[in-house]
Amino acid sequence: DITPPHGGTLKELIVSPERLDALKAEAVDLPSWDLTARQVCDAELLLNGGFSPLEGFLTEADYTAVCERMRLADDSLWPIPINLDVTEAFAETLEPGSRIALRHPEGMVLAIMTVEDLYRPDFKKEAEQVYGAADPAHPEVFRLMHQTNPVYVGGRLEGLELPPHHTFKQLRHTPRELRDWFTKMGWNSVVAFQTRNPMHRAHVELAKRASQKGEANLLIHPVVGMTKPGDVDYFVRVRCYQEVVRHFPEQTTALSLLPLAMRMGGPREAVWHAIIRKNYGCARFIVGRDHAGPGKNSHGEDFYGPYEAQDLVERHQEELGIAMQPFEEMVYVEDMAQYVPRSEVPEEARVLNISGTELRRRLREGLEIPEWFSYPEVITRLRQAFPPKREQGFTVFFTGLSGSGKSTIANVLVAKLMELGTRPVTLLDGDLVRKHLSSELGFSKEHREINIKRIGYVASEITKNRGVAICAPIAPYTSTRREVREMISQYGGFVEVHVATPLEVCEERDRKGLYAKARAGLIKQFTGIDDPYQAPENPEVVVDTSQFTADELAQQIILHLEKQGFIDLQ
Ligand code: PPS
Repeated sequence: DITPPHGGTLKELIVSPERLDALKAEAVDLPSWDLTARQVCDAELLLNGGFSPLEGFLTEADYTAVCERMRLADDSLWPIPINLDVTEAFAETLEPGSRIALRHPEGMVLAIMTVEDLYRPDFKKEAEQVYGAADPAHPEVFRLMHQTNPVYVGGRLEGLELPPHHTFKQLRHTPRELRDWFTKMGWNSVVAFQTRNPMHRAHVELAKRASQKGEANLLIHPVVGMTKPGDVDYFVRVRCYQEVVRHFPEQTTALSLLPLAMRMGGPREAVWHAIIRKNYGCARFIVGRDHAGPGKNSHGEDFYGPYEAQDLVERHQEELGIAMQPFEEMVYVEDMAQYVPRSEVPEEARVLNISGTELRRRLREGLEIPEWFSYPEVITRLRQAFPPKREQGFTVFFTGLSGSGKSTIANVLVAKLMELGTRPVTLLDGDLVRKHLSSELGFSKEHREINIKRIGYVASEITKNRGVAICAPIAPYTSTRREVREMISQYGGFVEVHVATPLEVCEERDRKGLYAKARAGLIKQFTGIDDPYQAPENPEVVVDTSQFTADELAQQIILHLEKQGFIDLQ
């Protein structure tokens, strides 16, 4: 028979059709909470039974027990707190017994919650107890400390509908649907493989061996809810999984997507993952090296030992009721032309490996990725998502005083890039932006910041879509420029050009007559006169128009772009 859910019953919280009409009518007048992306993920697994035996967000008694001893108040094993965090203002409208409509960002009510209690968690303590340290280098601890609302609301849910999904519908299943599928296929024993990364040959070998060893069918069960910040996004990953699944025997392998919000909680997370897979009907669960590891802490050390997750699952094996399939790292042995577990590598044999970072580098540089590492179809998918630099978008961000020559150089640069003709180019000149995007803004610090962030946002969209944005505002504040840099560099290149023409030269030129007016007090808050300009600390390029012509300087920037690999002049 299929493995029973954690606690014995699958706690599906969607109400019967008869109750649904009453709840829909009630929801109209209830206080309404808009769920965050993370809360939507948690709500989905609560409603579909993936979090059985939970029937709602944790009350204080359950929360405290989970943090302290990895158990609910009734002693059943549950390692990760599942909370609805709300603002003080919203909490003030509630009391025990209140009912709340929990809304999806698209507007529909997913569930009605009956408030049992409201409490203010100690985030530091939660971080220490659950994740081992209150270190913000841990992504979940960072989230707790900086992005979590101060009040937790505990209470049961009555579900109206599951969150809608618009992508890969054919690969999404509730625990009930997977259980029914396994029954139909006669798959009593299924081993689940958890992943948040694209799968390459090593993962395929590992999963195949694990299923053979356990004499089980295989469920490839990747997380597509929320994973570690910076991970390959799930659209790309799922296209890779679809390619990879063809390399498994069709009779014994299934692929299904799990809408979980991961916490990167290492050992506790491994126990949680096992419970969830049990609820989805699996009998076995693969736990590898550094399962759900968050990377390095702020002292540069690993948060958890490489096999700590396996140890913790092992210790709770009996109670869990899902068998752990421990697995070592698989490595490629060149002389054998095959993957083997690390401990089985013959002495002095040459082992090959490509880390995630190295893979990214090769994609970015357009370098070869060998066949022994991955499948050509997977690499093609990854190359589509991570084009080499010469196909990525980039932003050239000029900053400097009024009249320093930003616009003049920017115009020459635009012309040169247009002549090259490899990408669409957009000029976001200071004056242009103030006319079309920021006409209501003045020159206070606050307004200048808004102005620059708007430019940054537009440039980041252009960069994301593989075009070129040339920006030329004064942008006098270091912190705003840093924000813009962060916004853009996640999508492509960012080249900051400081047009460092000295103030005296700008003032002497005074093309628009603004310096004279500023000196006369007719214009207030004029940059360089009675308003600050914070010079960039580490710009990619520095130019000075009192020494060179705009043509020469634009050419200098072109050469920098070529050196960086963004353009190809050959
Ligand atoms: S900022 O600080 O980045 O938002 O400024 P920006 O959008 O680039 O706008 C600068 C242009 O506005 C004109 N101008 C002023 N500049 C600075 N300070 C004050 N108070 C001011 N008032 C008007 C000026 O022409 C700037 O144009 P450029 O092309 O830089 O000379």
